[in-house]
Amino acid sequence: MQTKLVALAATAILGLTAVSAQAAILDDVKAKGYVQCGVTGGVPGFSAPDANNVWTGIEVDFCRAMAAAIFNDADAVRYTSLTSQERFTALSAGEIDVLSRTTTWTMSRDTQLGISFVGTMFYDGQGFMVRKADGIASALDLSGAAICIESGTTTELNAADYFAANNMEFNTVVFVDQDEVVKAYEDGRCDVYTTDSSALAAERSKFANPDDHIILPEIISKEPLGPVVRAGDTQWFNIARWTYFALLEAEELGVTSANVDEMLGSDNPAIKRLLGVEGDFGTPLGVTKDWAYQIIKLVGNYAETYDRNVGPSTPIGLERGLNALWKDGGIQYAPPIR
Ligand SMILES: N[C@@H](CCC(=O)N[C@@H](CS)C(=O)NCC(=O)O)C(=O)O
Repeated sequence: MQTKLVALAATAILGLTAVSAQAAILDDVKAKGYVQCGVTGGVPGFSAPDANNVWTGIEVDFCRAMAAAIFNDADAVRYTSLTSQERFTALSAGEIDVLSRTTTWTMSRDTQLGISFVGTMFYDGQGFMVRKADGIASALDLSGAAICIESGTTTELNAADYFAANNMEFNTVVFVDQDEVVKAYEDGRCDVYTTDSSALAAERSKFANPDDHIILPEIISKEPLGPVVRAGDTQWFNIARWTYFALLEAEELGVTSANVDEMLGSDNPAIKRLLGVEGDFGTPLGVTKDWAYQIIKLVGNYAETYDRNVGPSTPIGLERGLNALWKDGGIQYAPPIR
């Protein structure tokens, strides 16, 4: 009897696992008609609402690109603003379909939280901002300084490692909310603000006097920031991953939102495959043959989203650096579509 019960229980558990592994996020997304995208509370250039509550940013564009691939409509996205601490629970609980929010790909997150990192939309690293007037030139001069940090982040862990490794006194002021972190720094409650260096640049662009603050030269960590999905749904994972690759491949092949229609007539076989003119790579993915055409037409390629959101001509002003394509000296690289 007991063996039978154990067997029944095991079947039930296995059954549940099988069901959850098959739970098709794509079907659910198609049925509701939009992608629920987890974003920040507002980091300019990455994900931030404008005055009309329209979300923009490179992370927002990723969700828009997924919606373009699925619905031929980049606006079929709804946004959930999440703190660092809330983000992974919101994803695993199914409150969002994809997390696209300044999130660093780490091993423990990728293997212990029931979530899967899709790729690296933005290669970043952690930096420190200080007031120019304080005359600090190096992060190695920060022993004992009051450091403002957001909780539930790799930021906290990296800073602790860095201060310990350099025998420096570690003195943090920790907040759950980014606005509180920035306010505390602006109000002079902290001497230092530390986070991903891209976000430092983004936050500085919002300050009344950006030039009163400097970002120190030391970058103390690797912060590969990228979208994340729930683990166990290969189809959804693949749609997210190939959306990212399509953005890169389009840049590599010189296909832009402006020339994509003209490119439909290109003789280049790689462009024909990307745009669904030759072969069908979309249907096996669960979307349509012209999925990448839709992404490029409605959102643009990777360079377009980078340049309009965080590039040198924006207030964030970030050079491509590591985020250039591999052929231009960076490390952004998409496997071939064939
Ligand atoms: N990349 C780090 C830090 C992520 C993070 O939360 N960064 C802050 C820096 S600005 C942020 O995005 N805050 C936005 C918010 O809390 O709304 C991580 O994944 O832990």
